Amino acid sequence: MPDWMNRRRLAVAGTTALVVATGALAVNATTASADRGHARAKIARATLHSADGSTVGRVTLRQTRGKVVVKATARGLAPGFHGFHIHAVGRCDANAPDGPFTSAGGHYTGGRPNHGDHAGDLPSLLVTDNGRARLKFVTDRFTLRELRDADGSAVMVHAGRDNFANIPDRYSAAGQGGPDATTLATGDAGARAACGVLR
Ligand SMILES: [Cu+2]
Repeated sequence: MPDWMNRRRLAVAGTTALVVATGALAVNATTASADRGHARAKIARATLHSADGSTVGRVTLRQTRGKVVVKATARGLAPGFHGFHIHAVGRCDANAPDGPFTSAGGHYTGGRPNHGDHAGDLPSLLVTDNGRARLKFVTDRFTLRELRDADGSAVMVHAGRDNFANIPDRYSAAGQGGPDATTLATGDAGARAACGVLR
């Protein structure tokens, strides 16, 4: 074999080895980032801040098969029941023009029109006399993937109680029985006391 042919074969073999090595690195890197992405996909967290900026709680959402397990802890809140929801936008601006945390938009509805049925309606947070709350429950009304839409989502604690639009017909408003439009949108849970962007 002429010398030039040998050199060429070596060069080709060297190139192949380099390609294989680079390929292996690329595969490893892809696997590692996929693992991180997978872990991130299964857990979402929110830190709850009150309008004065202090941290008042934490919420963890863990995706399991067909369900999401939600855990919440809070402190420094007024004792009693508080409306607790996922809101449609992942923005918790305490100085929003329409009032603290109105930047988070309305409830995350998941396409269900009325409060009580909204995908983001959650069991109420019961704050004990020492200002603390702990809550754990399961919901099958959304997936973390759905909450991670283009504008994100936020967890909201309201100042007041949620009536879940459970307004019997005997309570008539403007001659019309049952819940009005505001109740059907909000549950009448009042001002927004604490907010956390889901991450
Ligand atoms: Cu709300």
